Amino acid sequence: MKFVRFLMKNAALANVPKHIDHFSKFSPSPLSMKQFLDFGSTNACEKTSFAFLRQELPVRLSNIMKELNLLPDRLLTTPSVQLVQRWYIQSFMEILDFLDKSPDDHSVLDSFVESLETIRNRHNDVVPTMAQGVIEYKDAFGQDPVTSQNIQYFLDRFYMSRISIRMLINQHTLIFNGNTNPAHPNTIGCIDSLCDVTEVIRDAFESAKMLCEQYYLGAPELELREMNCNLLSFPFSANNVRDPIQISYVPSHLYHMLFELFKNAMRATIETNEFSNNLPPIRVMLALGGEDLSIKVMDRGGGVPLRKIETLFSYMYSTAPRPDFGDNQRAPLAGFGYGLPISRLYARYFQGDLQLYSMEGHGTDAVIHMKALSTDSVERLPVFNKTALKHYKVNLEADDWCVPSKEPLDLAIYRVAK
Ligand code: W6P
Repeated sequence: MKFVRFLMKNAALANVPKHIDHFSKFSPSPLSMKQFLDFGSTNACEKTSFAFLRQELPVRLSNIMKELNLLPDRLLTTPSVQLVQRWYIQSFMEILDFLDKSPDDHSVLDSFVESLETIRNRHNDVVPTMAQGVIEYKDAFGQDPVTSQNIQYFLDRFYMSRISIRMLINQHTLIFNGNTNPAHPNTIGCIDSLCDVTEVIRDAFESAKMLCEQYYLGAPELELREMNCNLLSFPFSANNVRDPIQISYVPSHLYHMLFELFKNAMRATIETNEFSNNLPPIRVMLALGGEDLSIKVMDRGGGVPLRKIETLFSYMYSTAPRPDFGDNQRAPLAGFGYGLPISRLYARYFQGDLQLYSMEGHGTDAVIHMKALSTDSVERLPVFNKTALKHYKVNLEADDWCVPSKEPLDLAIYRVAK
């Protein structure tokens, strides 16, 4: 019996490349915030969601599995990346199992929810495991700008794909797992149709502040200003209470981004004002326009030279083996791991962005831009095609910008003979 199962499992595995080829020929279908909300409102239909996901999840998985396969062999064959690849194959096969099942059978729908939960848990540690793969690669082969650029291209797409797949899984499992009392009446799955941005800012600030106080025995204060251009003539409602700035968004994504920015801003503020007895506050400006909602987090933490800004978002340069924090040592507030690049992906996921403007010698402004309208908030998804393929081909041609020479130019060779 064991042997039969072994044979069956290998037969299924042998067919995986064929199925990946098939599903990767489809482009992922980006959903808008409105479509996400519709899946969870009164006309919510578990059958429709099931039928959509059993096609869309294999499409998104196979599109990114194709790219995973194009990584340089020396990275692809590290034990960590191999492990991640096996997780993807396993999950891909588990979803394909539902292709020949009937959406009218309640037990099928229930086991689909269960399978999605299993898959989500299987992939919980993808980010640290891929980071381990990058460390293994760096230890063996060192780091160079070309590899760093290729890893950047791949991981940005890979993690964006992962964010989107987890979003689909979370929405389906939260809406259809049988518990029909969301924490908040405006929440549908993990989306809050009236996400109070100010509230998330204050929450994220308080959490970062607690960590900061534990680590540094002090923390800067928050100074928050808001501007709602949609109410310029009546910025206050009748009872003189400021109208909350609300959009349809995933509060956990926004919290993740702000928490990361606040930790960085606090660390910089404290470390550059170590010997001053009053810390400059972290100022936040929140502005809602007709198209964008933007949040600027300003610190006076001494800034970062322009040359180093890109490395703050680099997977390769920001991957260092996590130091072993002893009993008397605490993990530092910020600076280890993939906090900033992943935060930027969360912002870009719904067509926003996260940018840093720094003035070395003064401080840093970090800006999160989001779409104010739910009709503009559409998933931004990678697609595997010829253009993507080109990025993985080694480019042996010379760069089209000169490499500055370290040696001073010897003008003597140009001197005309007299
Ligand atoms: C810094 C470096 C940084 C990164 C992200 C956000 C704020 C800051 N401040 O000095």
